Amino acid sequence: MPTLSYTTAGESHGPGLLAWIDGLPQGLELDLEFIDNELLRRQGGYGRGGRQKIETDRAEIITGFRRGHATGSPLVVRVANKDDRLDDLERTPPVHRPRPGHADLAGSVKWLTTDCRETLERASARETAARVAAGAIARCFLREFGIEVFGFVRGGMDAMSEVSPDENNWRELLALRDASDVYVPDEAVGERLRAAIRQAKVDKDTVGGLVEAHVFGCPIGLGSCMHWDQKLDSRIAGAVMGIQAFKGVEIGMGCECARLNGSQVHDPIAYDPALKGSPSLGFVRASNNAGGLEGGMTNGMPIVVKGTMKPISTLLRGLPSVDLNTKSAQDSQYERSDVSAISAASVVMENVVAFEVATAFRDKFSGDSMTEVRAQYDAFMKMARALPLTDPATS
Ligand code: EPS
Repeated sequence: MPTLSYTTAGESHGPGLLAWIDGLPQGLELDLEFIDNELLRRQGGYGRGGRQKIETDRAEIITGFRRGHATGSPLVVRVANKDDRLDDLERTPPVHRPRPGHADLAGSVKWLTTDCRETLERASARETAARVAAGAIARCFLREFGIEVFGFVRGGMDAMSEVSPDENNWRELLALRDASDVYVPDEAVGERLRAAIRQAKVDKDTVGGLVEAHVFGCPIGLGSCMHWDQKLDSRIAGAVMGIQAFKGVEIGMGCECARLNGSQVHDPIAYDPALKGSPSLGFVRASNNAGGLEGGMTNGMPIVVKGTMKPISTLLRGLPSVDLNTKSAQDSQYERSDVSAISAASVVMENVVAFEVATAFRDKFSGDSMTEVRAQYDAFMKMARALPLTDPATS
């Protein structure tokens, strides 16, 4: 079992969402303003539906927290739903005409019912509020070790930005992202994506897109090459594919490497003594096609993750479907939804990626308290910087 883990509970129109986190070290200070701001960003973005006008998502930590810090016991965080109406059959009626693309059809058959309601309530992307809360808590931990995560929308439809974030420019790009209501750090592309979403709304259609997360400051050696489920890229891929509506995940150059030779793909290694004090220990690369991960382990370069979100499955114009009771051809049922949630998806992805990085960090530096974790981290970095530890001629 990983040293740090979380699970969630809750329905879209129930009383709220919960995230239960195990393995936070005692003494970890939590920045509640930062966590709430991530929840606020998740609610935002051009193209979202009416629900976000109802909700004001806030992280209410109900266990495992005392006087501003984690106590080391299980930490449960709750995000309340104002639109709480699960038992109200008039406002939350049965759904008999499944929406193609959603969990509706598979879930109703799986649970032997012709009402998709209970499936969709749990499958809803509203659950990502709990995952963002958990990820933002994990980021409070990562920040203690200088690890930062930057997520953004690269684009959607035919509007794709060419920005390339690195250690030096990402804070500027973050400011551009925060100035954009589609979370694209590139004004011209953002304008085109907004226009595509606006048009989709007119057409009663929906838009997906491509989101990215970059993680800066990881020490070398998080993750493992020993077992497939300990590889950090494997865990990140699982976490990203677990986000509602995600259909693709790539690390670094990703699928593009199928078209190129090895000499064009692999990132040559160089050494710069001036950077010996940095988390990369001075090992530098002119390119980062590997996306910071080799053999399932961090290599000192930024982790780069790309995720593809399909267009939202609920279309105002409906899609051909079948009534589950009569089996007659009917258009799919409409449930209030978004035209595009790509901006929110970028916030969700950066936070679920952060949680996996924090888990790999805890696997390597596993102390019970922050004091102990910090001591382990410092001791490892000191030894890694001092390599070789023994005389290479005799060892
Ligand atoms: C969402 C809340 C939901 C949807 C959307 C995301 O609220 P409601 O169903 O009450 O409008 O807006 O959910 C989906 C797109 C989905 O697939 O279920 C949220 O808080 O992110």
